[in-house]
Amino acid sequence: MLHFSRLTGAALLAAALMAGTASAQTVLRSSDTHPDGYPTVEAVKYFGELVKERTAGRYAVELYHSAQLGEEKDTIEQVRTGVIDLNRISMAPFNGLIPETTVPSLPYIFRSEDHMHKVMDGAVGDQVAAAFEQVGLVLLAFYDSGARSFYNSKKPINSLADLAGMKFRVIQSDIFVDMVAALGANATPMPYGEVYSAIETGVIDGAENNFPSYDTAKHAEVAKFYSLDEHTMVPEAFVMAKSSWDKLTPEDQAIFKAAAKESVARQRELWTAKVKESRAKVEAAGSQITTPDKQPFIDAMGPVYEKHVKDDKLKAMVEAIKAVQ
Ligand code: GTR
Repeated sequence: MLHFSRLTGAALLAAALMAGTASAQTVLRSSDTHPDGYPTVEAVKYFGELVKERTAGRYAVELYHSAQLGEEKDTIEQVRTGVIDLNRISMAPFNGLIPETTVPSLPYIFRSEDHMHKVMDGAVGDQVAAAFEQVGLVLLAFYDSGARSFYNSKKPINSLADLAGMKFRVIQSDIFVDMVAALGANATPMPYGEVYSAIETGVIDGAENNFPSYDTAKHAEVAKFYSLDEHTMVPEAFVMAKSSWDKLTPEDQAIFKAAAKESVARQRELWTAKVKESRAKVEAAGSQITTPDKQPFIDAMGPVYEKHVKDDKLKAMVEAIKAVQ
């Protein structure tokens, strides 16, 4: 008995392992800014279940939703340095780091959701995915984020002229700042978690996002006027730290890739349902939706393309996207 009590926990575990009665599990931490139940959160959970099942429990995913690990920009650093293993994050905050991510983030680059899917599932998507390696990340999946539109606390936006001089929070990307300027309004980049109170206190007039974010972040409570101008369709990125990825055997890497691919189909289904649900919910709660003519918005984007699509590589990507039918 005396001898047994001297064994440390680690020694007990080692003994159990040798006896084959327990197996070690690597727990991978994953971040998401959205609350539990959001389509991206549920898709990563699904990915985790598949990985756990297919590795016989050697790997598990622990999901930290609701920005528990920090705002998106901070979590980029955490996953690049391997402090966290996984991260689900919009592609836009990567724009300053990975030039290839700027192209799918450009305003009105996609003609429709279907066009966006074809592009991200095809050669351009592969090119963007490969570029993540430059910054120590492995792109596991692109998820849907629908279209982003402006909303505000002041007035309905029926035309481009109505945006003049208004102040909007944007995601932390220069493309977004320049896009808002090209539309005649003012942009303030700030973390997602600060938007609600910034609108409530009048620091900004509004922000821009898809229906599920507008709804679940409760921005609809403080900004009732939503205008369906659908200026961007930035895909979401689900990434893994290269340092964590390199620890996997090639067989496990294949399991992770396949699970990520399957989670995309799941996320797209959940996404379509959530857009409908959120739109109905905010409308029932009094949000007023207007549909301005998009053409003047599209026509105003020239300077954004001129500034952000400079080199031949990015120009070729834009052309390749346009050519996808
Ligand atoms: C959402 C996106 C989040 C976050 C947020 C934002 O649509 O899913 O990852 O980027 O927008 O505006 O900060």
